[in-house]
Amino acid sequence: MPMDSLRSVNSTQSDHVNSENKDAEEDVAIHRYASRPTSTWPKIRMEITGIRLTGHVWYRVVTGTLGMLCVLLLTVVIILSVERLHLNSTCSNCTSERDLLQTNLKTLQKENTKVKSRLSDLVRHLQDGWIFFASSLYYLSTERRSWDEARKDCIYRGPTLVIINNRDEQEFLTKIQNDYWIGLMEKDGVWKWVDGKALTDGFWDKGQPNNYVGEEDCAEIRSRSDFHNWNDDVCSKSQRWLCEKKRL
Ligand SMILES: [Ca+2]
Ligand SMILES: [Ca+2]
Ligand SMILES: [Ca+2]
Repeated sequence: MPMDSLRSVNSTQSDHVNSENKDAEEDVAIHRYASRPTSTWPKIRMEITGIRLTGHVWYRVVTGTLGMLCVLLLTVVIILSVERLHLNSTCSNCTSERDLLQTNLKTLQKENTKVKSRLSDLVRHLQDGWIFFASSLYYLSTERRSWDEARKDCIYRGPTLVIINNRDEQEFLTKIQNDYWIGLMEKDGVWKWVDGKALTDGFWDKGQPNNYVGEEDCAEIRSRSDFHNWNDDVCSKSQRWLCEKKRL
C-alpha cells in the first residue's frame, strides 16, 4: 500500500476514533447536566453551549415549562373562580334588592289604591251634601225626627250621631245654622255619648240641662253665637240631626 494511501487510512481511522470519543464525552456531559435539579437548567444551558442536546434534556425543559404553564393556568383559574364567586355574590345581592324594591312597590301600589279610594269616597260624600272638618265628615239632615230615629238614620248611613270631642269641633259646629240633635243622651242621671263614653267636658247653655218640660234626656246643639249652646230636650221632639263619620 502506498504511503499516501496508508496515511489517508490512518487519518480516517484516527478521525473516526476521535469522533467516537467526542460523542462519548458529550453523552457523559449531557447525562451529568440532565441529572441536575431543574433550577439549575439555565446554568446548564450556558455550560452546554456548543454541545449536542439529547432528547431527555429537552424533555425536562419542556415538562418544566409545561409545569410552569400549568401553575400559571391554575392561578388564572383560581382568580377567575374568585371573580365568579364575587359576581355571584353581587348578583345575589341584586336579587335581594330587586325583591325588596318589588315588595316596596307593591306596598306603595296598595297605599295608592287606598288613597284613591278615600279620595273618591270623600268626593262622593261632598257631592251628597256632607261637609268636611278636621278628620271628620258631617251630614246635616233637612228632615226632622226624634232623637232615636235620628240615631238610627246615622247608623244606616254608616256613622253615628255626632260626638263632640273637643273645643275645635264645638267651635266649628257652632257656626252651623239651625238646631240639631247630637249623640248625647242622659240615662240614670248620667250623660253619655252614643259610643258609650261618659260626658267629661260639655258646652251647655246657661242653665242647661234643666229638664224644663219634664224628662229632657237628649241633647241638641242650638244655633247661637254663644260658644256654650247645648240644651237638653224631650227625646221625642222632631228635630234635625247631625251625623259624623271619621275619615282620615
Ligand atoms: Ca267628633
Ligand atoms: Ca234629663
Ligand atoms: Ca232644657
